[in-house]
Amino acid sequence: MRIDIISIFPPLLAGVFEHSIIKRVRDRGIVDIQVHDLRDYTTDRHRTVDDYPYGGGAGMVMKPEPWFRAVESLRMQGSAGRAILLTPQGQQLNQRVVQRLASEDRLIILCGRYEGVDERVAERLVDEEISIGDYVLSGGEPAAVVLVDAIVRLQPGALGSSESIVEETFMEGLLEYPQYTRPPEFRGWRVPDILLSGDHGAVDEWRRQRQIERTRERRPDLWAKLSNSDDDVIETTT
Ligand code: 6GU
Repeated sequence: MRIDIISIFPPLLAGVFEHSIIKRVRDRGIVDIQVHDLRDYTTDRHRTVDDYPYGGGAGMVMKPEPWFRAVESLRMQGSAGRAILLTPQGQQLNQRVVQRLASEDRLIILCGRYEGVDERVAERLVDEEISIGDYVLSGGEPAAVVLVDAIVRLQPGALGSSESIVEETFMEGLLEYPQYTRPPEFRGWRVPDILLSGDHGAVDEWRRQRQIERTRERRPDLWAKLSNSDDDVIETTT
């Protein structure tokens, strides 16, 4: 998979993809991540990327021309890919969206700044707009890191066998069960006895119950979705 990211702050993105799973996946050639400076696609002496908003108001708006030049020029190398504008106005990211994007052969990610991007970019250039949640970031760069991380770890061969993605949070709509490691007692706080019992059936049952309990308490929204689905997670518990 190839991922191009266009930003006015490439240094914000440069180092983050050089560690951990993302680094391993890049080194193995599973994904090719390239960061581009939007200003390289301007044509004026000052490398201008923004201008005053028509109709007035505070803040600046990102001009359309550099975005169109950047995306159109990147599209001349390789497949068209799917262009995504990161903006608080977008569809909210979730694991289903991540899975869908993870199966594309190429993504071109546009990091907007919070004050806004000329609407013609959203309407005429990109394929979709994505937000990572209901809070305000000063620019799309941190959102690009989130999106790329979530996508890259789903690439075939990205995770070692010990990092299986099959029984993961949100995949089946339940939160994870609590995890413990050694020591069995720390400052007087003991690991639940059942986890030390060696009874795998009892451990599985205990973990399932903790998943259900947590999801009900912490994420009633997720729990309601499950209760309305025909999944059998609930049937054994209610
Ligand atoms: Cl994608 N961009 C900005 N600027 N703020 C956000 C966001 C994106 N997602 C949540 N907040």
